[in-house]
Amino acid sequence: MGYRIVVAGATGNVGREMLNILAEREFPADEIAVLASSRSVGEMADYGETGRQLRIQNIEHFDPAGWDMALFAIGSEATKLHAPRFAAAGCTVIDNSSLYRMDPDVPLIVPEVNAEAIDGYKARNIIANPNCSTAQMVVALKPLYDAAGIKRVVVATYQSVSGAGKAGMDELFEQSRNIFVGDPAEPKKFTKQIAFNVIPHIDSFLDDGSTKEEWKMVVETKKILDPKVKVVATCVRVPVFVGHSEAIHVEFEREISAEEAQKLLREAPGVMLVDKREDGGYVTPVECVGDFATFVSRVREDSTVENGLAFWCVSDNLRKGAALNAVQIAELLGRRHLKKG
Ligand code: 2RA
Repeated sequence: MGYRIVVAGATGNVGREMLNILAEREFPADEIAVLASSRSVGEMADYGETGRQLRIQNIEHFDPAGWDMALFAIGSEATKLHAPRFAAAGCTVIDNSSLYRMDPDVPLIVPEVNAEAIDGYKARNIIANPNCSTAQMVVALKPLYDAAGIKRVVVATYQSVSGAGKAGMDELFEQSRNIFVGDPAEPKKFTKQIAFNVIPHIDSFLDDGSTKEEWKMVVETKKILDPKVKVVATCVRVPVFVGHSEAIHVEFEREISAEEAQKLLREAPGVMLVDKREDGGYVTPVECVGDFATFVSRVREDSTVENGLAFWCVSDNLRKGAALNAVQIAELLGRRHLKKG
Protein backbone atom coordinates (compact mmCIF):
# COMPACT_ATOMS: atom_id res chain seq x y z
CA MET A 1 0.00 0.00 0.00
CA GLY A 2 1.39 3.42 -0.95
CA TYR A 3 0.85 7.07 -0.21
CA ARG A 4 -1.69 9.61 -1.42
CA ILE A 5 0.58 12.50 -2.40
CA VAL A 6 -0.16 16.00 -3.68
CA VAL A 7 2.13 18.19 -5.84
CA ALA A 8 1.08 21.83 -5.56
CA GLY A 9 2.61 24.19 -8.15
CA ALA A 10 2.72 21.58 -10.88
CA THR A 11 3.29 24.06 -13.73
CA GLY A 12 6.40 25.80 -12.35
CA ASN A 13 10.06 24.79 -12.78
CA VAL A 14 10.23 23.08 -9.37
CA GLY A 15 6.76 21.51 -9.51
CA ARG A 16 7.46 19.89 -12.86
CA GLU A 17 10.81 18.63 -11.56
CA MET A 18 9.14 17.14 -8.46
CA LEU A 19 6.83 15.11 -10.70
CA ASN A 20 9.83 13.97 -12.76
CA ILE A 21 11.74 12.89 -9.66
CA LEU A 22 8.78 11.14 -8.01
CA ALA A 23 8.51 9.10 -11.21
CA GLU A 24 12.27 8.50 -11.58
CA ARG A 25 12.60 7.31 -7.98
CA GLU A 26 9.38 5.26 -8.26
CA PHE A 27 8.00 6.92 -5.13
CA PRO A 28 5.40 4.52 -3.63
CA ALA A 29 2.31 6.55 -4.50
CA ASP A 30 -1.15 5.00 -4.71
CA GLU A 31 -2.61 8.32 -5.83
CA ILE A 32 -1.15 11.63 -7.05
CA ALA A 33 -2.99 14.94 -7.22
CA VAL A 34 -1.48 17.85 -9.13
CA LEU A 35 -2.61 21.34 -8.21
CA ALA A 36 -2.07 24.82 -9.59
CA SER A 37 -3.89 28.13 -9.77
CA SER A 38 -7.17 28.48 -11.67
CA ARG A 39 -5.23 29.59 -14.78
CA SER A 40 -3.92 26.07 -15.35
CA VAL A 41 -6.94 24.00 -14.30
CA GLY A 42 -7.72 21.24 -16.78
CA GLU A 43 -4.23 21.21 -18.30
CA MET A 44 -2.31 17.95 -18.16
CA ALA A 45 0.99 17.48 -16.30
CA ASP A 46 3.50 14.77 -17.23
CA TYR A 47 4.43 12.25 -14.55
CA GLY A 48 8.07 12.15 -15.57
CA GLU A 49 8.72 10.11 -18.68
CA THR A 50 6.26 7.37 -17.70
CA GLY A 51 3.78 8.50 -20.36
CA ARG A 52 1.23 8.98 -17.58
CA GLN A 53 -0.49 12.38 -17.50
CA LEU A 54 -2.27 13.96 -14.55
CA ARG A 55 -5.06 16.50 -14.82
CA ILE A 56 -4.34 19.75 -12.98
CA GLN A 57 -6.86 20.71 -10.30
CA ASN A 58 -7.53 24.09 -8.72
CA ILE A 59 -5.73 24.33 -5.37
CA GLU A 60 -8.43 26.73 -4.15
CA HIS A 61 -11.06 23.96 -4.36
CA PHE A 62 -8.92 21.00 -3.31
CA ASP A 63 -9.81 19.12 -0.10
CA PRO A 64 -6.59 17.67 1.44
CA ALA A 65 -8.41 15.45 3.96
CA GLY A 66 -7.24 11.84 3.55
CA TRP A 67 -4.06 12.75 1.68
CA ASP A 68 -0.74 11.79 3.33
CA MET A 69 1.62 14.54 2.20
CA ALA A 70 1.80 17.56 -0.11
CA LEU A 71 4.90 18.87 -1.89
CA PHE A 72 4.46 22.65 -2.19
CA ALA A 73 6.20 24.86 -4.74
CA ILE A 74 3.74 27.75 -4.92
CA GLY A 75 5.61 30.67 -3.36
CA SER A 76 5.32 32.15 0.11
CA GLU A 77 2.05 34.04 -0.44
CA ALA A 78 0.04 31.04 -1.65
CA THR A 79 1.75 28.80 0.91
CA LYS A 80 0.57 31.13 3.68
CA LEU A 81 -2.97 30.70 2.36
CA HIS A 82 -2.99 26.93 1.86
CA ALA A 83 -0.32 25.20 3.99
CA PRO A 84 -2.18 25.67 7.32
CA ARG A 85 -5.38 24.11 5.98
CA PHE A 86 -3.50 21.17 4.44
CA ALA A 87 -1.58 20.60 7.70
CA ALA A 88 -4.76 20.89 9.80
CA ALA A 89 -6.44 18.29 7.58
CA GLY A 90 -3.64 15.83 8.41
CA CYS A 91 -1.76 16.23 5.11
CA THR A 92 1.89 16.93 5.96
CA VAL A 93 3.23 19.87 3.92
CA ILE A 94 6.78 19.78 2.54
CA ASP A 95 7.28 23.38 1.50
CA ASN A 96 9.83 24.81 -0.94
CA SER A 97 9.09 28.45 -0.10
CA SER A 98 11.04 30.46 2.48
CA LEU A 99 7.92 31.08 4.58
CA TYR A 100 8.46 28.53 7.37
CA ARG A 101 12.22 27.88 7.11
CA MET A 102 13.12 29.85 10.23
CA ASP A 103 10.01 28.91 12.22
CA PRO A 104 11.29 27.17 15.39
CA ASP A 105 8.40 24.69 15.18
CA VAL A 106 9.17 23.71 11.58
CA PRO A 107 12.13 21.41 10.79
CA LEU A 108 14.38 22.62 7.95
CA ILE A 109 15.70 19.42 6.39
CA VAL A 110 18.48 18.23 4.12
CA PRO A 111 18.27 14.45 4.58
CA GLU A 112 22.02 13.85 4.14
CA VAL A 113 22.75 16.39 6.88
CA ASN A 114 20.06 16.50 9.59
CA ALA A 115 17.53 13.74 8.88
CA GLU A 116 16.79 13.23 12.59
CA ALA A 117 15.47 16.80 12.85
CA ILE A 118 12.39 15.70 10.87
CA ASP A 119 11.05 14.05 14.04
CA GLY A 120 9.87 17.50 15.20
CA TYR A 121 7.47 17.93 12.24
CA LYS A 122 4.29 17.12 14.18
CA ALA A 123 4.29 20.55 15.89
CA ARG A 124 3.00 22.24 12.71
CA ASN A 125 2.70 19.23 10.38
CA ILE A 126 4.91 21.29 8.05
CA ILE A 127 8.49 20.57 6.95
CA ALA A 128 10.61 23.21 5.19
CA ASN A 129 12.94 22.72 2.25
CA PRO A 130 16.01 25.01 2.32
CA ASN A 131 17.05 27.56 -0.25
CA CYS A 132 18.75 25.92 -3.23
CA SER A 133 22.13 27.58 -2.61
CA THR A 134 22.08 26.41 1.02
CA ALA A 135 21.15 22.79 0.25
CA GLN A 136 24.13 21.97 -1.96
CA MET A 137 26.56 23.74 0.36
CA VAL A 138 25.56 21.87 3.53
CA VAL A 139 25.67 18.52 1.72
CA ALA A 140 29.32 19.21 0.86
CA LEU A 141 30.16 20.70 4.28
CA LYS A 142 28.61 17.92 6.40
CA PRO A 143 31.35 15.20 6.10
CA LEU A 144 34.06 17.81 6.67
CA TYR A 145 32.18 19.32 9.64
CA ASP A 146 31.86 15.90 11.27
CA ALA A 147 35.61 15.25 10.84
CA ALA A 148 37.16 18.61 11.72
CA GLY A 149 34.47 21.00 13.06
CA ILE A 150 33.84 24.31 11.23
CA LYS A 151 34.59 27.79 12.55
CA ARG A 152 33.79 29.91 9.48
CA VAL A 153 32.55 29.58 5.90
CA VAL A 154 33.07 32.19 3.17
CA VAL A 155 31.06 31.42 0.03
CA ALA A 156 30.60 33.12 -3.33
CA THR A 157 27.75 31.74 -5.42
CA TYR A 158 27.26 31.75 -9.20
CA GLN A 159 23.52 31.12 -9.45
CA SER A 160 21.68 30.17 -12.62
CA VAL A 161 18.69 32.10 -13.92
CA SER A 162 16.32 29.14 -13.37
CA GLY A 163 16.49 30.06 -9.68
CA ALA A 164 14.37 33.05 -10.70
CA GLY A 165 11.80 30.83 -12.42
CA LYS A 166 10.77 30.48 -16.06
CA ALA A 167 10.76 34.28 -16.45
CA GLY A 168 14.45 34.35 -15.56
CA MET A 169 15.25 31.69 -18.15
CA ASP A 170 13.18 33.45 -20.80
CA GLU A 171 15.00 36.75 -20.13
CA LEU A 172 18.43 35.19 -20.55
CA PHE A 173 17.36 33.49 -23.78
CA GLU A 174 15.76 36.60 -25.30
CA GLN A 175 18.58 38.96 -24.33
CA SER A 176 21.25 36.56 -25.57
CA ARG A 177 19.43 36.25 -28.92
CA ASN A 178 18.63 39.96 -29.26
CA ILE A 179 22.17 41.13 -28.53
CA PHE A 180 23.36 39.47 -31.71
CA VAL A 181 20.88 41.57 -33.69
CA GLY A 182 22.03 44.69 -31.84
CA ASP A 183 18.91 45.01 -29.70
CA PRO A 184 19.40 43.80 -26.08
CA ALA A 185 15.94 43.59 -24.51
CA GLU A 186 15.39 45.88 -21.53
CA PRO A 187 15.88 44.07 -18.15
CA LYS A 188 12.54 42.97 -16.71
CA LYS A 189 13.05 40.06 -14.26
CA PHE A 190 16.58 41.15 -13.38
CA THR A 191 17.81 44.63 -12.45
CA LYS A 192 20.43 44.75 -15.21
CA GLN A 193 21.32 42.87 -18.39
CA ILE A 194 21.98 39.21 -17.56
CA ALA A 195 23.17 38.05 -21.00
CA PHE A 196 26.99 37.99 -21.06
CA ASN A 197 26.95 39.73 -17.66
CA VAL A 198 26.82 38.89 -13.93
CA ILE A 199 24.61 40.57 -11.29
CA PRO A 200 25.75 40.68 -7.62
CA HIS A 201 22.18 40.85 -6.32
CA ILE A 202 19.62 38.11 -5.62
CA ASP A 203 16.41 38.85 -3.73
CA SER A 204 16.10 42.15 -1.80
CA PHE A 205 18.73 44.32 -0.07
CA LEU A 206 18.91 44.38 3.75
CA ASP A 207 19.94 47.30 5.96
CA ASP A 208 23.47 45.95 6.46
CA GLY A 209 24.15 45.91 2.71
CA SER A 210 23.79 42.16 2.26
CA THR A 211 20.93 40.63 0.29
CA LYS A 212 18.16 38.35 1.54
CA GLU A 213 19.65 35.47 -0.48
CA GLU A 214 22.93 35.91 1.40
CA TRP A 215 21.06 36.13 4.71
CA LYS A 216 19.24 32.87 3.88
CA MET A 217 22.55 31.05 3.37
CA VAL A 218 23.76 32.26 6.77
CA VAL A 219 20.71 31.53 8.91
CA GLU A 220 19.69 28.32 7.15
CA THR A 221 23.19 26.82 7.43
CA LYS A 222 23.14 27.60 11.14
CA LYS A 223 19.73 25.92 11.56
CA ILE A 224 20.61 22.84 9.51
CA LEU A 225 24.26 22.28 10.44
CA ASP A 226 25.31 24.18 13.58
CA PRO A 227 24.31 27.59 14.99
CA LYS A 228 27.93 28.24 16.01
CA VAL A 229 29.24 28.13 12.43
CA LYS A 230 29.98 31.62 11.06
CA VAL A 231 28.93 32.14 7.44
CA VAL A 232 29.35 35.06 5.04
CA ALA A 233 28.04 34.86 1.47
CA THR A 234 28.09 36.82 -1.76
CA CYS A 235 25.32 35.61 -4.06
CA VAL A 236 25.67 36.40 -7.77
CA ARG A 237 23.34 35.74 -10.72
CA VAL A 238 25.17 34.42 -13.78
CA PRO A 239 24.10 33.74 -17.40
CA VAL A 240 23.62 29.99 -16.92
CA PHE A 241 20.21 28.35 -17.41
CA VAL A 242 20.37 25.57 -14.78
CA GLY A 243 22.98 24.69 -12.16
CA HIS A 244 24.28 26.72 -9.23
CA SER A 245 28.03 26.88 -8.60
CA GLU A 246 29.76 27.94 -5.37
CA ALA A 247 33.33 28.80 -4.40
CA ILE A 248 33.52 27.74 -0.75
CA HIS A 249 36.31 28.62 1.69
CA VAL A 250 36.25 26.97 5.11
CA GLU A 251 38.17 27.52 8.36
CA PHE A 252 38.05 24.34 10.45
CA GLU A 253 38.39 23.84 14.19
CA ARG A 254 40.93 21.07 13.63
CA GLU A 255 43.51 20.29 10.95
CA ILE A 256 42.27 18.50 7.82
CA SER A 257 44.35 17.99 4.69
CA ALA A 258 43.04 18.21 1.14
CA GLU A 259 43.62 14.46 0.75
CA GLU A 260 41.66 13.68 3.92
CA ALA A 261 38.85 15.95 2.71
CA GLN A 262 38.80 14.28 -0.73
CA LYS A 263 38.53 10.85 0.90
CA LEU A 264 35.65 11.97 3.13
CA LEU A 265 33.84 13.66 0.24
CA ARG A 266 34.29 10.62 -2.03
CA GLU A 267 32.38 8.53 0.54
CA ALA A 268 29.82 11.15 1.64
CA PRO A 269 26.07 10.69 0.93
CA GLY A 270 24.83 12.86 -1.93
CA VAL A 271 28.33 13.98 -2.96
CA MET A 272 30.15 13.18 -6.21
CA LEU A 273 33.85 14.12 -6.07
CA VAL A 274 35.28 15.04 -9.47
CA ASP A 275 38.68 16.42 -8.65
CA LYS A 276 41.75 16.02 -10.81
CA ARG A 277 44.39 18.76 -10.98
CA GLU A 278 44.39 18.81 -14.77
CA ASP A 279 42.48 20.36 -17.71
CA GLY A 280 38.81 19.49 -17.32
CA GLY A 281 39.35 17.73 -13.98
CA TYR A 282 36.39 19.54 -12.38
CA VAL A 283 32.65 19.93 -12.84
CA THR A 284 30.87 22.85 -14.51
CA PRO A 285 27.12 23.70 -14.28
CA VAL A 286 26.19 22.36 -17.72
CA GLU A 287 27.43 18.92 -16.62
CA CYS A 288 25.27 18.77 -13.47
CA VAL A 289 21.87 19.34 -15.09
CA GLY A 290 19.45 16.46 -14.46
CA ASP A 291 21.79 14.79 -11.97
CA PHE A 292 20.96 14.10 -8.31
CA ALA A 293 24.49 14.69 -7.02
CA THR A 294 26.19 17.61 -5.34
CA PHE A 295 29.48 17.76 -7.21
CA VAL A 296 32.72 18.85 -5.52
CA SER A 297 35.94 19.80 -7.33
CA ARG A 298 39.13 21.84 -6.81
CA VAL A 299 39.70 20.71 -3.17
CA ARG A 300 42.85 22.40 -1.88
CA GLU A 301 44.41 23.75 1.27
CA ASP A 302 44.06 27.47 2.07
CA SER A 303 47.27 28.50 3.84
CA THR A 304 46.03 32.03 4.50
CA VAL A 305 44.12 30.79 7.56
CA GLU A 306 44.70 28.10 10.18
CA ASN A 307 43.12 24.76 9.14
CA GLY A 308 41.79 26.23 5.88
CA LEU A 309 40.39 24.45 2.79
CA ALA A 310 38.84 25.78 -0.41
CA PHE A 311 36.68 23.89 -2.92
CA TRP A 312 34.20 24.25 -5.80
CA CYS A 313 30.64 22.94 -5.52
CA VAL A 314 28.08 22.52 -8.33
CA SER A 315 24.56 21.11 -8.30
CA ASP A 316 21.33 21.20 -10.30
CA ASN A 317 19.42 23.89 -8.36
CA LEU A 318 16.05 22.55 -9.53
CA ARG A 319 16.96 19.08 -8.23
CA LYS A 320 19.09 18.92 -5.07
CA GLY A 321 18.39 22.61 -4.61
CA ALA A 322 14.64 22.08 -4.54
CA ALA A 323 12.65 19.20 -6.07
CA LEU A 324 14.99 16.31 -5.23
CA ASN A 325 15.46 17.48 -1.65
CA ALA A 326 11.68 17.76 -1.25
CA VAL A 327 11.12 14.23 -2.58
CA GLN A 328 13.91 12.91 -0.34
CA ILE A 329 12.11 14.53 2.62
CA ALA A 330 8.90 12.77 1.55
CA GLU A 331 10.79 9.44 1.42
CA LEU A 332 12.33 10.13 4.84
CA LEU A 333 8.94 11.08 6.32
CA GLY A 334 7.49 7.85 5.00
CA ARG A 335 10.32 5.73 6.41
CA ARG A 336 10.39 7.36 9.83
CA HIS A 337 6.77 8.31 10.49
CA LEU A 338 4.21 7.24 7.89
CA LYS A 339 4.96 3.57 7.39
CA LYS A 340 2.49 1.88 5.05
CA GLY A 341 1.65 -1.85 5.30
C1 2RA B 1 17.42 32.01 -6.64
N1 2RA B 1 17.84 30.78 -4.59
O1 2RA B 1 18.35 31.36 -7.12
C2 2RA B 1 16.93 31.71 -5.23
C3 2RA B 1 15.53 31.20 -5.22
N2 2RA B 1 15.38 29.99 -5.94
O2 2RA B 1 16.81 32.90 -7.25
